[in-house]
Amino acid sequence: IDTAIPAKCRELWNKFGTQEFATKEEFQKSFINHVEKTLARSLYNCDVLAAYQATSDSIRDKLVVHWNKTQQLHTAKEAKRIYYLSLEFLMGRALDNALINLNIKDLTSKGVDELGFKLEDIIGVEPDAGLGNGGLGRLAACFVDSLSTGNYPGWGYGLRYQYGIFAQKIVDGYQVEVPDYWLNFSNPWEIPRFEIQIPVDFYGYVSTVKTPSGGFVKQWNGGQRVLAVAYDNPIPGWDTSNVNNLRLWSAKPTTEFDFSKFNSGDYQNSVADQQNAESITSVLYPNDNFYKGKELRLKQQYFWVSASLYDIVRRFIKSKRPWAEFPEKVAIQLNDTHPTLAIVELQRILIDLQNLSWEEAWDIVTKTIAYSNHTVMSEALEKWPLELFNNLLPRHLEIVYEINQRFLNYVGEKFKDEDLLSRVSIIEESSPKNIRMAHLAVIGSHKVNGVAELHSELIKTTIFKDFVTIYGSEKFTNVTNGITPRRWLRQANPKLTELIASKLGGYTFLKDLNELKQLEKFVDDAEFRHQWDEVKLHNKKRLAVLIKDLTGFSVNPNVLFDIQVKRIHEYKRQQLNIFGVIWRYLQILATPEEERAAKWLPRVVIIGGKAAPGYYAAKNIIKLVNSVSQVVNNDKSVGDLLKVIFIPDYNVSKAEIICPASDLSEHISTAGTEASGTSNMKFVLNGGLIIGTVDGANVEITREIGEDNIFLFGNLSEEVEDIRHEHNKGTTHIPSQLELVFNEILSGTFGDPIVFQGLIDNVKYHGDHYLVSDDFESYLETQDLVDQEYKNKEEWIKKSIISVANMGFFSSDRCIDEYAENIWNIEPVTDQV
Ligand code: NBG
Repeated sequence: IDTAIPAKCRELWNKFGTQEFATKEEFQKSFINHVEKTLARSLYNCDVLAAYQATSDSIRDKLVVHWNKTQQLHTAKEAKRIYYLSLEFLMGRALDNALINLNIKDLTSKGVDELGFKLEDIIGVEPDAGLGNGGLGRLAACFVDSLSTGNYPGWGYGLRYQYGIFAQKIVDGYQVEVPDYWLNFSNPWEIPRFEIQIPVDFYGYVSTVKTPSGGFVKQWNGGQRVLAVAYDNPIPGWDTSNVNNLRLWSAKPTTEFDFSKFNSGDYQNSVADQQNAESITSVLYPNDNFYKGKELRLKQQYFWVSASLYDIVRRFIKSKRPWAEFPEKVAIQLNDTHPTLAIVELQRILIDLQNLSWEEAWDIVTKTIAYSNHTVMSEALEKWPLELFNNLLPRHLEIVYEINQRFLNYVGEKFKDEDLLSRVSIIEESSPKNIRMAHLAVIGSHKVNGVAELHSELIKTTIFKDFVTIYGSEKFTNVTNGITPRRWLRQANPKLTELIASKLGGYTFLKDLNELKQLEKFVDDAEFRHQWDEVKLHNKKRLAVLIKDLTGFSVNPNVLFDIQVKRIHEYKRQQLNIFGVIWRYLQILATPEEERAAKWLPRVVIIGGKAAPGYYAAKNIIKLVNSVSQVVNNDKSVGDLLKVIFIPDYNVSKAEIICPASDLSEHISTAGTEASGTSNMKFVLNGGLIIGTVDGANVEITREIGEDNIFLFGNLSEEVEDIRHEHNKGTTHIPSQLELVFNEILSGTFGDPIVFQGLIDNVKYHGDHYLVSDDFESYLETQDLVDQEYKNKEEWIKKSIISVANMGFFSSDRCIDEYAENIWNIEPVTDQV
């Protein structure tokens, strides 16, 4: 259907076409207009929530104008688009980010001030869009920011969960999960597209039907149909009018009539079925780096993939190009294996619905799709039970079988190795049988990338070793992760941004982050170092206020802040951190009181993060941190020498306060387990130093900033396997310091030891999989070194400046350029829009 306005009416349209506000007064006019008309409130009834909504509505209006122009331009240019499929987009708050990217923060601030509000308060009422678990989801959020900023035609596709990642409450030291109904007050940042409703089928059966030309095609007759409704979220870029789209799908019942149920008078069940449809997008699965084979999760995956591909294919069909040109106009990136069904669904669309041959279709699929791997840990790899898959997606299973058959034929002919065949097969011949999604993703993609150099090397020697034999190593590549400097420097740390801008003569470093290099020139300037230190102190005070607010504890902002915030996971080793804290506490107590101040450098140790609701070991780590916190912080004899804080409900907006406030942050995963890490980049970019293992992106951070500016410790990834082997033979050596810590815990100092028995037993008796015992001494020694170096404040500040100066590489703009060039083959569209 042609939805364009007839040519003769367009002049009128253009005459009245939307104007965007440009001045403070125009903003104010728009604000009041929204208060009175959109919100139906008034001068006498406008609280800060209304002010937030009216401000956001006004900014949104502006974004929508740019959004429309951008989309028209990209369509007119027939630009190749990248579609980034991610089940998680951990966006955080939108308002502050939009104000910064549109460069209207000052104008807006003055505007609301005159209307009786503080911009800070307005920004503060926005709930986080917590549609992700951790690094993977936040990476996707940084990527869409960089796509827009780099003027790339790129869309994100995801799900519009009604409940984002749960809010974490701490009750009696334990994590309690509270549902995050974030859409409570409606969401000004989304545009519902009720005109875009895409049918998605599940279940049913497969039949063979004759085509008019006398051939046969397979036809899937779905048993349940739901609708996918599009919600568009405009993504502004920085210093550009390019606004890309993040399209999130929401599930709705169909209005189609189920005659069988109606005829049997089963009205109640017919309504219940309808309600079930909405449950598909109701909740984000709260597991990070952990696979749990729930049918509803597979339903989410197919629902999202199917709606997104329908949309992408429809857009291509409109261009009336031949199918062979599809990969010239479309690139699809799979963020982890979650969207791997896209490979199967695109193949299905092309062979069953568009009647292409298998070979033609498969060529298109593999040229279009690429896959990013984000973990080598086996517990995180998706393997769907074959029966469950068959029941939900019977036609897709047939296609998976055929993909596998053709692949195995090829491998069989080339290598004549039966073991190899069973190792690489998409079907795991276990009982019950499983579908290995990572294998399918590798087979159906033209490129597979890891997310940091070490990780990209590891995938080639571990989980995808056989695929390197089969395809050669050219199929495998690396794109080291990055973070957006707009949110993680400009927005999170306005003071540091200003200081840097004052030295660099402007703000272009926010786009060309390598410009930070010039800061090295100022490292010997004592006045500059002083200013640098003042900024850090300011940010630590800001965090101290938040800590007081959240925990009731007062911390001294003048002492070393040592921070570890991230998901709580055994492989990330918060247990190593807290065992180290207990050791420090015991050592302080063992020092005669009058000698303590001279001997011990005061520290605030801050830990925060959520544990998956069913992950008991992680939850016990949280409990231990809170118990230690209670004991240490209430020990008058220790005072400021040691404070231990657990920050509840760590999320993106808290990270914006936390990351700029570290002197030291901890990235201490067992070597070879953390694919990249991105909070390491956030902390260093904000002038904090790192204590870390030789893991993930820590390796490249070291290379960029220099090994004198980072505190590395622990065993290397190539040693890990042998050490685990020794442990499993029953030889785990517990160093005396750790034994002391365990005994203290078991003595009841931190409450009923039964709660912590498992954490200790894992190390002592269950193979110490994460090498806590092996790395403990080296960790303590390195922490001592940190104390020594922190005493030399001027040297410490120099390290901080040099580190920041060399962080240019870790901009997500650089990642997106690399993906664009090496994987997607797309170009920026730079015309004025
Ligand atoms: C995570 C890794 C992190 C990495 C992010 C983003 C998963 C499966 N992986 O190390 O654990 O930084 O992905 O790449 O969530």
